[in-house]
Amino acid sequence: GPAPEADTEARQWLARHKGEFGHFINGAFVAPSSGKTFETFEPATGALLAKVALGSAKDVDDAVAAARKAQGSWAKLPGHARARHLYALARTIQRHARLIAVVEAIDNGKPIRETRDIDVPLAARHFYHHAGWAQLQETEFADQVPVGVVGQVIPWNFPFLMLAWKVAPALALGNTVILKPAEFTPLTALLFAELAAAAGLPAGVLNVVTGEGETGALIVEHSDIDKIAFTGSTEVGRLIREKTAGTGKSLTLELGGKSPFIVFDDADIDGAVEGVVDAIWFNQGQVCCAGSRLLVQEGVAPLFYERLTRRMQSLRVGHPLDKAIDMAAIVAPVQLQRIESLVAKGVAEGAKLHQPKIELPKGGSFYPPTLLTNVQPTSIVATEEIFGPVAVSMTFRTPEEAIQLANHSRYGLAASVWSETIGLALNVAAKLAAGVVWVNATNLFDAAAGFGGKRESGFGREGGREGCYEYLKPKAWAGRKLRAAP
Ligand code: TXE
Repeated sequence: GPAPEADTEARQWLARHKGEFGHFINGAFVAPSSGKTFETFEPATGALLAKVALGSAKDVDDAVAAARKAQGSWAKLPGHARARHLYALARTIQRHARLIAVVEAIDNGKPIRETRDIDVPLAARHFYHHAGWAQLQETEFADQVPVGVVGQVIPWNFPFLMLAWKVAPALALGNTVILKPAEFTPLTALLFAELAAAAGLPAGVLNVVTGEGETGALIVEHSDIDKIAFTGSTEVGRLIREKTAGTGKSLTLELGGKSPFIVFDDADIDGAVEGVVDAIWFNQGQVCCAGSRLLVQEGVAPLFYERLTRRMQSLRVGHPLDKAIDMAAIVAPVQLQRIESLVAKGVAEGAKLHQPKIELPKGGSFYPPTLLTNVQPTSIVATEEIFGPVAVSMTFRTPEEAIQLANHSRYGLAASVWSETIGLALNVAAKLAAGVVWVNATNLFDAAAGFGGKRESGFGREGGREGCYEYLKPKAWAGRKLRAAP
């Protein structure tokens, strides 16, 4: 079980706030204007973690006003001065890495090993990377100006990492932010806002307004916001695109996926099996680019499924703070029910269910690692994003058939190809409809590489130079008969 002392600092932080959080606006916590709150729970136990402010129109107005007021002077800072702030944010993440990792694990339900080794270090890396772009702004983006005030709405699957992906480039390039974390996981955003202020970030540059979908909609529809950046479901993304269509707002959307994971006969089988573990059981499969459609070439399929089901048997599902486990809790009961109902539909449609005989912890939202084989390409489980630890598998004969199956999707976020014949792997990779393709690898992220999708997975990129352009607007300058200033 979890070491009881492991989360002392996190519990102290919650206690310091008396288990109740306001919004973070203009450099300080403020109570919700309506007095209304919502509750965030610990997915692993169902216990109440904290009460959090429910953002009203007035709260969003206040946050936008603070961001607007701060934006002029923030954008006027020379790039190197903004870079200094981003370096300070990166360092503050590293200094408080353990606290952030624990709060994230208990609020989201994901394993501490993941928050400690992946979410938090990658978030710090994102701030370091974008500090570099801030520093180069005048030379690299001379004909560009900041977009202005940005509304960012993020999901619950990587609450802290998605914050970093959104906040780091926005701030680096002279924008100010109103961030709304997801209602299941508001805590690390509030913690970060507090840490950022303590690290000297000027008031109003980063505002966190908490709430449910309605608060997100208020941000999306606010008339003094210049850009919306959203990561979440395709349904809500579609709604946001409609809502912003008649306005001058810029928009980037990072939405769902149903990414193919293609295993050829000549793949390194053990490597590919570990790849599947990472592709679909990492973060309980609640990953937008999860390799959720497992396509296996017929020749290797029996051996591959045998090794994979054996590997599933050794996965351990447990409490998020237990460092010895591989998988922890699903974010909320409603998501658990969604997974259960989709798997039941898959079985009803004729898929074969493989689940290891392992014991799940009691009391929280847990689901075992799951594999569905004999899946029809047009069935619900093969086309809908399950967003849980469920790999659905089909077999194929030829590379052409693999490409056809892989591209048979309304999504196009990521893809993974496994073959020891590099020519085959690269040829197939080139033909896949996806924003990112991994070869003999999966779920690799780098702050310097633009991440994003095509088709219904959205548009826009996060990370690298491409990601910077999402927070800038070109501006042409021209003049005639210019005289020197007197
Ligand atoms: O997402 P929502 P949900 C997928 C995944 C999952 C499903 C449902 O398949 O099972 O979506 O998850 C805010 N205007 N993904 O319902 O609702 C909301 O408060 C503005 C994939 O939790 O899209 C939260 O902050 N904002 C995905 C954020 O949108 C609104 C990650 C995301 O919540 C809003 C999450 C509105 N009308 C879910 N309604 C990925 N691509 O990684 C809600 N929100």
